[in-house]
Amino acid sequence: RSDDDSDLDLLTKTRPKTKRPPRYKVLLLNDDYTPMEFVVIVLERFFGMTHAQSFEIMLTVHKKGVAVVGVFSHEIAETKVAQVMEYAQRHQHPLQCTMEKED
Ligand code: TYC
Repeated sequence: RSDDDSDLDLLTKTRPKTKRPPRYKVLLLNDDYTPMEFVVIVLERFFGMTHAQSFEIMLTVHKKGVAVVGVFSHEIAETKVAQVMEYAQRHQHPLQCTMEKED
């Protein structure tokens, strides 16, 4: 194998793939009972959004049924989902938060 061939590998599909870790979308789902202000607080508290950003995303979920509220590594996404679900249950709201692998 010549040096030129290994140079070519770096530019073609024979290049050894360095796999980036998959990212996960965290989704917030609409329901008929969770108060709007509670959802805004959740987005501020667990996703570091400003009040204005939180209000905007909350309205998107309310109108469209679902929205992506962040994209994270598997571990961070799992933690966010667990935090939101625990907080919602503690306050007896049926708010649902899930995650799915990014395409
Ligand atoms: N639909 C709820 C209401 O009218 C508000 C809401 C928004 C609930 C977003 C959940 O993820 C949600 N009170």
